[in-house]
Amino acid sequence: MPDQTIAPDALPPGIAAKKPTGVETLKQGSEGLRGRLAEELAEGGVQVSEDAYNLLKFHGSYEQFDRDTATVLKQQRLEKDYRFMVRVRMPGGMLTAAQYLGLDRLADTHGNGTLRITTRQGIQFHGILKAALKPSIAAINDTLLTTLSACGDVVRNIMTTAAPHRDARHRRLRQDALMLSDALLPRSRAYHQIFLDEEPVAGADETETLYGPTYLPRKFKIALAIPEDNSADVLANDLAAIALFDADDTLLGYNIAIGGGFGMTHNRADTFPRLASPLCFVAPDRLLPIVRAVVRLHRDHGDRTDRRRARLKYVVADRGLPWVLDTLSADYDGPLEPPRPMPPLHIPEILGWHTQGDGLWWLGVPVPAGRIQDTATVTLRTALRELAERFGADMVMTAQQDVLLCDIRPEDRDAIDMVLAAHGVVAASALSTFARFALACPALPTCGLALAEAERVREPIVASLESLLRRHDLQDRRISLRITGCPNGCARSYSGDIGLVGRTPGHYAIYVGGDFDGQGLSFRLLERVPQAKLVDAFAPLFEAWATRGLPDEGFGAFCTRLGRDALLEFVEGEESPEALPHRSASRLDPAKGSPLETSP
Ligand code: SRM
Ligand code: SF4
Repeated sequence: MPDQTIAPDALPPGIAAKKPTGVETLKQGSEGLRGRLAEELAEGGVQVSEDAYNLLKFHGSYEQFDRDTATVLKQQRLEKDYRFMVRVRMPGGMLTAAQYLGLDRLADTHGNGTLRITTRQGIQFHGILKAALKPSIAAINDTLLTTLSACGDVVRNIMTTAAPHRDARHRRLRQDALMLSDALLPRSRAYHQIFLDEEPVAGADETETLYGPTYLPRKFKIALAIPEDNSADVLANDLAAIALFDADDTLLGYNIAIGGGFGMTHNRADTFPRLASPLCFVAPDRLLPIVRAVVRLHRDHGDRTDRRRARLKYVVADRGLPWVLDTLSADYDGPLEPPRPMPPLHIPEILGWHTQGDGLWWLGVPVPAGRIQDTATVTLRTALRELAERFGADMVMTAQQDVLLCDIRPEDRDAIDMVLAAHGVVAASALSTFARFALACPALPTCGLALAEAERVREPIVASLESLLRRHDLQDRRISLRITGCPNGCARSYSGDIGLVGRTPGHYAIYVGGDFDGQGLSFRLLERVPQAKLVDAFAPLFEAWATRGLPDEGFGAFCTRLGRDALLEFVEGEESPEALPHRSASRLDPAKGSPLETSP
């Protein structure tokens, strides 16, 4: 099938008659994502139109406003403080020291003085004014990085294992992540012309051979991993590729799983988090062809009438895997071999000092909620700048929102530790496992969708739950916490051991039952718990885990084994009435994704 064909049965049965969303019409008429963006950026003012807002995403930026000041400004009849978030696309989270230093400078010249490591190994700037948007994006390109396709209805930043082991396996993953990233970029030159002043070339072929004129119905996410390192949390992606090697480190091929994704809307039962389902095994040279075929499947069958249900996961859930396999077989050029058995996925410890295998070392530095900044007590941003300048340390951003400093000579280790200590940076070894693996999305004040705080309450929530765990000496068991300000799941709140999901200001739904290694989906235990009562909810749960958990049983697995009703028996005795769960809350639904088949 040629790449550009839009299949006539693009919509699942029952919704074929609905109209495509306005974003679809916008994309279609945008002349390759141009619209009036260039004119609007030149016009001055602090805001952009709705059309420009939607097109800007494809170029890596979101218009936001400072939600902290919005109410006061409104009372004073003043305009909101509009700012832009800019996201850097950097496959596998890799940056040279020079690139990092370029981004660090930009945080001061145009940003809010911080760099924010994202859960997809990217870096975001917040607080950019409209007038500074074009120079900021140009400055990022000056470092040979891009923001193109960091957001929007296209394939997003490609993730892979962060650990900079200098062996054949990790080298291959990095190469394939870079190869996919390049191959899946849109062909429109709009970005280069709008932000980098590239002159249009007469007759240039900008045909979107993969995406077509309306691009994808929604974002599309890809991550690569090996079973022994799932730090990229592959099953949360639209497409997961898990590399299988033989004993000699020769790549046998990839197990492909599709249809993962976490966004959901409270009170809309037809939206739900889902783990990717095993699809097939492909030989090494068939990775790009299968990825393209799955992207086309999304392009042609995703629901373009409802953006909340437009992700590939709903195609897979609604139509079922047999239909998916049939449809793909008609498009993909070659046989679809069943997925091969593989060991269970595992998330290793990558913070602290590790040997790379080439005589050099890497140091994983914890970055709370991924926010690289200087505070009154910890000058992490200054420390990282100094390390990049003095030691030329290349960096890798991790899906756990931390940074790895790479290629360190053994003789430099002490000096590096001293720099970090002098800046008050807490070493990974001084943190509990629980604190090391706690994630939080940005939420307030920048995210327009936040219903509650996340990044700004991470520290007190981690401290209070950690002290509960300490009562039972559980703080160093492998247990993960993920906090998000709304149900979209940006910090992957539905696959760790514990998810706290913003419900209303100061209130969180509690999810449990996922697992540390990203192979399980959690279920909602409590619907709306005030932040101050989280401790009351978790105290009996941790006590039950300590006293009734099986040897080496993770907290998520323990919760899944006992089930929601039994867990509620522990909690309810301690609950305040306002924290009582809605009994109708959903359980884990097997239709919503299952872990990959694994062999022991
Ligand atoms: Fe996300 C929307 C931040 C990873 C699911 N996400 C947003 C926006 C852009 C809010 C908006 O649409 O206005 C957030 C910007 C906040 C801010 O102030 O910066 C935002 N998402 C983030 C980041 C920065 C969170 C973080 O703590 O690092 C992550 C950026 C990753 C990157 O570099 O590309 C981020 N977002 C994720 C993930 C995790 C992942 O991909 O591994 C998910 C869950 C997986 C998935 O895609 O389903 C995720 N973000 C969403 C959704 C739900 C989409 C859906 O299918 O319904 C939205 C809402 C939307 O797109 O409409 C969203
Ligand atoms: Fe915003 Fe919600 Fe994503 Fe948090 S989870 S960054 S609140 S969209």
